[in-house]
Amino acid sequence: MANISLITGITGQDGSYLAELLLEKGYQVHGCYRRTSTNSFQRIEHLLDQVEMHCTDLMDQASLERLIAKVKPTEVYNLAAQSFVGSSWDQPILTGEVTGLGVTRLLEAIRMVDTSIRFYQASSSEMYGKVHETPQRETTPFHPRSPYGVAKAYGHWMTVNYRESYDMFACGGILFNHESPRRGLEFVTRKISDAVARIKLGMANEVRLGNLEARRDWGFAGDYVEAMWLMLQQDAPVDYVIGTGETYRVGDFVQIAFERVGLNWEDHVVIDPKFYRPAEVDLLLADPAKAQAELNWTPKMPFRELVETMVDHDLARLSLVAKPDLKVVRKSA
Ligand code: NAP
Ligand code: F7E
Repeated sequence: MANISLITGITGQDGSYLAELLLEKGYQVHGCYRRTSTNSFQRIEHLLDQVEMHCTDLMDQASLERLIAKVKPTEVYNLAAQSFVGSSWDQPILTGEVTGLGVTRLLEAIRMVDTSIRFYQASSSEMYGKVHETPQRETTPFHPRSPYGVAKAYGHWMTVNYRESYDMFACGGILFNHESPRRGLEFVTRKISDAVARIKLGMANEVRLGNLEARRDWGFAGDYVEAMWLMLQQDAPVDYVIGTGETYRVGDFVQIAFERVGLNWEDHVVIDPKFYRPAEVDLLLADPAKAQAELNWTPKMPFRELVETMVDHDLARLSLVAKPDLKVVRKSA
C-alpha cells in the first residue's frame, strides 16, 4: 500500500522541504493551504504538479475532519502555525487558536476518523524559554517566554496526551531554530541575509536590528525535515530534541554575513529598540544525543555554511532584479 502523507503548512519553509523529501521517498503527498487573496505557493511552485492541495484551516474543525476522511493519510505532519514569535505578542489570541488549539482540532479529527494514523507535531525549543538547564534535552522543564511558546507547549502536551489517552502514534519533535534561503523575511537570519545582499548591491545602506546578544542553536531546515520523517518510522512514538549542539549570538550571524560580501557590519547595523521583545529567550542550546543515538540523525550543514548559503542566495536573487528595480523606482519617483 502506498504511503499517503498529509502536510499542514506545506506552503511554509519546512513544508516545502518536507514535501520534497516525501516525494523522493515515493509518498503520495497532500498539502493544506489556507485561502488568501493572493496565493502563497512560492515555495512549492516547483512541486505543484506532484502534490494534491486542499484548502482548509486549523481554525476550522469540520474542514479538518472532512479532509482526513477524504485523503485517508497514513502520516500527518502538523507544520501549520502562526510561527513568528514577535507577532505572537500582537496577536496572542490568534496565536493560541492556531498554534495551540489548532493541534487539538487536528488530533480530534484524526481520532474521529482513524486512530492508526501517525501524527507529527512541530514542537519548538521556544517552549524552554527562560531555560532551566543548558543544554536543553527532552527532560528539561518548559518555561515559555512568549504567547507563541505558551501555545507550542500546550500543543506539545496535547500531543503527549492523545498518545497516552488513546494510544495514538503521536509525537512531538522539539526542533531548535532552523533556517534556509526559504525562511520568511521577518525572521532574524533571513532579515540579515536579505539586508546584506541589498546593501552590497547598493539597494540599501543599513539594517535595523534588536538584541544582538541572544543566542540560538541554528541548523539547516533541509536537514531537520528528515528528523520529522524518521520520528514517524520508529516502532513507538517518542519525542525528540532536534538541534546542532552549537550556539551562536545573533551578532555572530551578522558578522559572518557581512564578511561574506567584504563589508564591515559596524558600518551598516543600527540597533533599534523597536525590535527588542517584551520577554527574551536569551540562550538556546540543544542536546540532540537521543536523536543521534535512536534515530541515527545528525545535522549536516555547519553554521558558517548556513549563513553563507543564505547570503549567496539573496545576492543571486536580488542581483537579477536590482537594475530593473532601480529603473522602476527612478521612473516613478
Ligand atoms: P512558516 O514558514 O511560518 O510556515 C507556517 C505555515 O503555517 C504556512 O504554510 C502558513 O500558511 C501555515 N498557517 C498559518 N496559519 C494557518 C492556519 N490558520 N491554518 C492553516 N495553515 C496555517 O513556519 P516554518 O518555519 O516552516 O515552521 C514549521 C512549523 O515548525 C511551525 O509550526 C513552526 O511553529 C514550527 N517550528 C519552526 C521552527 C523553525 O526554526 N523554523 C522551530 C521549531 C518549530 P501561509 O503560507 O498561508 O502563511
Ligand atoms: O529571532 C533576535 C530576537 O525571530 C531570533 C521561529 O521559527 O525559532 C524561531 O523563533 C532572535 C531573537 O526567531 C531581531 O530577539 C534581534 O532573540 O529569528 P527569530 P525565534 O524567535 O528564535 C523558534 C525555534 C520557533 O519555533 C519559531 O517558530 O533574534 N533579534 N533583532 C531579532 N529577531 C527578529 N525577528 N528581528 C530582528 O530585527
